[in-house]
Amino acid sequence: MKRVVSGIKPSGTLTLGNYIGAIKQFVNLQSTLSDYEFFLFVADLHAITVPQEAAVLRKRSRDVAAMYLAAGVDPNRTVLFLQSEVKEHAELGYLLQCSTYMGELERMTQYKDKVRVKKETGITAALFTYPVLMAADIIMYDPEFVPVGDDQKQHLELTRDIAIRFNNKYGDFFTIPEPLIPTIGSRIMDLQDVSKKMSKSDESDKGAITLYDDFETIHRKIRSAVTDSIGIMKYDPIKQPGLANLITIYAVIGHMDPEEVVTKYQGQGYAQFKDDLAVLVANELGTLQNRYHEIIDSGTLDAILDSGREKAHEYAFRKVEKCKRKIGLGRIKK
Ligand code: ATP
Ligand code: LTN
Repeated sequence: MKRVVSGIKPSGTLTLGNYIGAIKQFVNLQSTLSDYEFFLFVADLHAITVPQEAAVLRKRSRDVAAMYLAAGVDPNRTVLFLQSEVKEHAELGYLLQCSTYMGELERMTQYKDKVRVKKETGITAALFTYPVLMAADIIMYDPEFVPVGDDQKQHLELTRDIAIRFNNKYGDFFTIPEPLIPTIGSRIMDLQDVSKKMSKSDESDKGAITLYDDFETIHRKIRSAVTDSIGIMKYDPIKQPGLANLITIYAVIGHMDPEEVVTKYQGQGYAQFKDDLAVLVANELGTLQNRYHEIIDSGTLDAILDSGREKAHEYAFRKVEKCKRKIGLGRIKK
C-alpha cells in the first residue's frame, strides 16, 4: 500500500498559513489519492524544542487534532495520532542521528533563523537535531508523499539524504519520500511584514489570521494588511507582494486562479477587494470553527486518537525492530 505522511507542531495557535499550506492540501489529497493510506500526527515532540507550558501544550495538541478533523480529515482513511504516544519516533530519531552529520544540520535555514531570534533564551540541543526527528517521523512509515508548505522543503531534502545514506549502507530499507508543495499558497506571508511567513509562534498576532478568529478580527486584520501605493489590481509578488499575498489567499479559498481574482476586481481600489476577502475567509473559517466545537466537545476525539496510536504503533514497532537488526543492535539469534 502506498502512503502519505504529514504533521504539524502544536507550537502556537494554528494560522491561515497552516490551513492553506498544509491542512487543506492534506484533505484534498485524501479525496484524490483513493488507493493511498494516510498517516497524520500532532508533532508534540517537536513543540518542546522551545519552552512550553505543560497544560497549554496538552490543550494545543488536542486542538490541532480537532482542527484536522474539522477541516475534513477522515478517521476512516487517515491514521491520526499524537507523535509522543508512539515512542518509536524518538527511538528511530536517535538511530538516524547516527547517520546524520553536524554539517548537514548546521546548514538548516530554519535552525539558523531560530537561533538568531532565540539567542537570549538559550538554544536546546533538540532544536538542532529536530530535522532528524522529522526524518524519522516520515521514513518510519515509508511514504511516497509528504504534503508540506514551502518552508519544509529543505528538511525534506535532508530526510531524503538520510534515507538514501542508510539504504546505501545497510541495503534497501526506507522508501525515499517526495515532498508535495502546493503550487499556490505554499508560503502565505505575514499581513504586516510581507518579508516573513505567517507564523503561529509569532508574539504579535496582527499579521497572522488564526483559525479561531471571528469576522470582526479577520476584517480588521485584512483591512490593515500592508499593500502598496500603486493602487492597481495586479498579481505581482515582486513589486506588490502584500497584494499578491492577499490575492493568493482569495484564490485558494475561492477556488480560483490568481489571475481570475485580478480580473474580477480590475479597475477597483483595494478596499472592496479586502472587504470581500474578509467575508470569504470568515465564511470558510466559520464553518471550520463550528465543526471544531462539535468535535472538541465530543467523546469521539479520544477514541480516534486511541485507534490512531494503536495503528501507528503497529507499523512503527515493526519498522524500528527491523531497523535495529540491520544496524547490528540486539542479540545474536540462535
Ligand atoms: P512555527 O512558526 O512554530 O515554526 P509554523 O506556523 O511554521 O510553526 P509548522 O508546524 O512549522 O507551523 O508547520 C505546519 C505546516 O504548515 C508545515 O507543512 C508548514 O510548511 C505549513 N506552513 C506553516 N506556515 C505556513 C505559511 N505561512 N504558508 C504556507 N504553509 C505554511
Ligand atoms: N517540522 C515540521 C512539522 C513536522 C512534519 C513532520 C511535517 C514534524 N514532523 C513530518 C511533515 C512530516 C514543521 O515544523 N512544520
